[in-house]
Amino acid sequence: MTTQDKAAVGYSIGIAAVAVAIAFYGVSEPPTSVPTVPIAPPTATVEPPDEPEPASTEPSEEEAQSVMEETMEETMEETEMTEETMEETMEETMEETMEETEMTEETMEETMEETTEETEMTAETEAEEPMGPTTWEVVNSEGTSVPGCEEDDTCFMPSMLEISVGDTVVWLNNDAVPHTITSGSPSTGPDGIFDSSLVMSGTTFEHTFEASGTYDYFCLVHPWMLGIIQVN
Ligand SMILES: [Cu+2]
Repeated sequence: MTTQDKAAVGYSIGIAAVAVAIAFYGVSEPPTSVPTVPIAPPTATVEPPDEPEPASTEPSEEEAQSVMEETMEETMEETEMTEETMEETMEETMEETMEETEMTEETMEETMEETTEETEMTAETEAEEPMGPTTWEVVNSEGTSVPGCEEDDTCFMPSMLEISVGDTVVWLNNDAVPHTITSGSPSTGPDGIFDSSLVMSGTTFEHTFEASGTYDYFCLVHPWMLGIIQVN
């Protein structure tokens, strides 16, 4: 029995092996061509979908990002434009303010200069007054030895002179004949304040006035010759 059983088992195994072999070849042969095709496409179709999906997702993100970036850029540009405009406006305002300030400074400088000039003028004017005693000149006109100069008040030139206390008056005899410079008047006579006595042609007589007042004078030789010194 044991041998038969072994033979049976071996036979059955052989059949099984054949069956398996048949089954294998029978299945493997046809499927080999089928699976090869399907597998490739699926792999190709699966991969593309994977790529497109993320690709489609990524683009959207990229688009969103690009849109964001564009928006940001536009916003930045607008902001920059605004900043530039503000800077320009600020600069223009600053420049205008600076110009106005400069104008004001120039005006102030001009005013200062004018004021300084005026002050200097005033100082000079004031400086002239307190310069101390001044010497004035009065001329005996030619031809005064003959009446006529009294008609237009030209016997002494000038016939009326205003001076300050302490000033000196110098009379120059520019005539051909001697004359006198005598304080007083022809009607009342000499008052004794000053008297030159005869002043020869081409010579002078001077008197310093130490007190204020009105001093009339005349020529003793030619009583029509009149003059006044007003001392302030
Ligand atoms: Cu005279």
